[in-house]
Amino acid sequence: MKQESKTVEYNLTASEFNWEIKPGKTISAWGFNNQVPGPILRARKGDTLVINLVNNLPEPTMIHWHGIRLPAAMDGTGEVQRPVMPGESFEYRFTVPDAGTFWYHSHQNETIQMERGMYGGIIIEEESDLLVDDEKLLLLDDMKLTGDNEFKQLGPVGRWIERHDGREGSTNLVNGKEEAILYMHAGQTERWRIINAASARYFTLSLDGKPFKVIATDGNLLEYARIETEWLITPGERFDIVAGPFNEGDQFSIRSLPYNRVTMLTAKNQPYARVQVLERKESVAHLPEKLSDIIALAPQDAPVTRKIKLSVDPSLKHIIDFTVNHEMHGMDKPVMVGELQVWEVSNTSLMDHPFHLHGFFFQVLEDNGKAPAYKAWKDTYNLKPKTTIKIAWMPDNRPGIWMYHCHIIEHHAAGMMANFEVIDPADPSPSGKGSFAGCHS
Ligand SMILES: [Cu+2]
Repeated sequence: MKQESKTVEYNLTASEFNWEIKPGKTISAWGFNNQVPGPILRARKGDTLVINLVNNLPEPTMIHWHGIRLPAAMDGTGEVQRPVMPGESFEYRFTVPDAGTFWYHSHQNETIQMERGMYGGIIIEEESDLLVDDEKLLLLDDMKLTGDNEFKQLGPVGRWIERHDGREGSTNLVNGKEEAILYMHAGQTERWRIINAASARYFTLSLDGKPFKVIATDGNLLEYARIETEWLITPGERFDIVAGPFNEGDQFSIRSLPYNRVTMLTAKNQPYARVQVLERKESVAHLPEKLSDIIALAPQDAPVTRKIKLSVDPSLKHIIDFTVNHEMHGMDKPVMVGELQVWEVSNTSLMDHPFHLHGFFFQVLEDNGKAPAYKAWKDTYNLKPKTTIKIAWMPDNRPGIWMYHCHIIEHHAAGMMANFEVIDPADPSPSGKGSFAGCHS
């Protein structure tokens, strides 16, 4: 029986608080509702989410709802809303049209606010033939702390290096906890919704070599599950996997295998959490052979409508600049509602960058001239050095100012981003700054 859509309300209060990441190790975190990560927001496909944000931080903030196809005015960027000042509140209100795994995070002074813990998961559910025995949401992060468990502050050279490499730390967190232990029952199968909330850390998932099934990318089910033993999850990406069944007494790590994204940092094998398998329980899990239908938006040879270059350019002021089409924090050309977009996105630099498009899902038609191995909907996709991808996406009727950027937060802050407008030809009045929607109080 189909359930009626409803309105689901949450209050999120942003503040500074003490957070114990493991016994004896407490940090002064910034986050939502005194927890890292913030509370999981749950709704059903078609529901309206209403989130009342109260800002009790000493500085302005706002929230971006990563992956959700919401109206531009609710996207939580500086182009569509005034930052929520200390002591103010703001109501976000939008319908959630897609089921899947999404997340929310600060989109203001992110190199500080996200690093300190301002993120959380969103689960949108729907009726499905896919049955699992249990579910886990795993938000991955790393923090760079001093021996006194304070967020490490850097001098000018350190800051310059961090702007280049992105900030990586050695305190590895799963759901805000270091050295976490997770439990599941033998014989059972679980859906793990995995979100990489780190500023810059590339996470190559390994369960100590145990195979798992990848079933969803950036919140959208694949057509067919893929059996894997390692899987790269770059900042901003989400992958849902099916884990198990395992044997009673099994113990294994959730770890990240080394990935060289070509920076000054050394790629390492890093444990994040342990899994302990408890006594056997009956399973009701059922994974259909076909999970979804993904209809191709465009053929592989579709003509390119726009070229975008992600570059690291020489700079008099900073030695190097992080740019889009050789511009920092630029404004790209508009797109029209209903006109298929085929974008060629090139990474001309010698390091990796995860490309994120706000508010719309795209399909990768080509990665360095080759069709991808499987069809998928994505909103974040990693570009290795000197590679070019071709993506297709459709601007549906949600006019306003949108954004794309590198999801290494330090590169985004340094300028590797651009805004662009989606224009409704029936109402081509300019939108953007000066026409902020929503209500401050
Ligand atoms: Cu980047």
